[in-house]
Amino acid sequence: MVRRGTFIVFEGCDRGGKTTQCKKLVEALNKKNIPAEYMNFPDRTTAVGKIINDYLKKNIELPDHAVHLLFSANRWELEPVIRKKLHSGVSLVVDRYSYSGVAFSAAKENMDLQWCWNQEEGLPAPDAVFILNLSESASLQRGGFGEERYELTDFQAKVRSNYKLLKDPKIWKDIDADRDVESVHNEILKLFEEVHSQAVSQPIKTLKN
Ligand code: NYM
Repeated sequence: MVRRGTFIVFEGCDRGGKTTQCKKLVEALNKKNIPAEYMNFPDRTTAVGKIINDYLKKNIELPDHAVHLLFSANRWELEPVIRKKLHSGVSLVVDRYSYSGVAFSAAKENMDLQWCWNQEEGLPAPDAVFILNLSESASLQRGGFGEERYELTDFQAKVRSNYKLLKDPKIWKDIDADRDVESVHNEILKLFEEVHSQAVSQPIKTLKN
């Protein structure tokens, strides 16, 4: 019987080093002959992802609820792929997922956190969420934000406090991202091994209300 892959999600505010750490983890796992692949949300290459990209680049305007549904639809578009890969024994290291969806959308005025979460219900649930916590001072030292929508200090502070509301202690692993890349990577690798040893023999769970 093929043991299923482990589903890991990386979350956190912008500039925390998520993409670097995701890619380093995939590389390290493949070196150890553990099949693993990188995925990221939003996936800007799909039909829905192209609209999201235009929105983030400020080429188009859309109502907040509609944008939230597009980010969610982007995950639903790839839901069959996620399940297929996990069932075939490939571990997935996913750069942002439903938690970003809710933390960012609910940081806007008049957006209800529960309504945002409802759209995620039924998606495959990760075995662990590695949240890279970057302090505001370390974030400032890493240079200014880019030009995309949401890349503003005040907005990111709201996102940071929304993440705290979404924290599920059973699967949530807080990681201090103020440290150097290698120290963070070593901790992540250790955490992955703990999660992987349990996850492969359990069914894939789904996100619930
Ligand atoms: N973002 C990401 C959302 O607002 N909702 C979502 O569901 C997801 C997955 O998109 N600032 C936001 C967070 C980021 C932005 O992500 C683009 P990235 O990882 O910078 O490409």
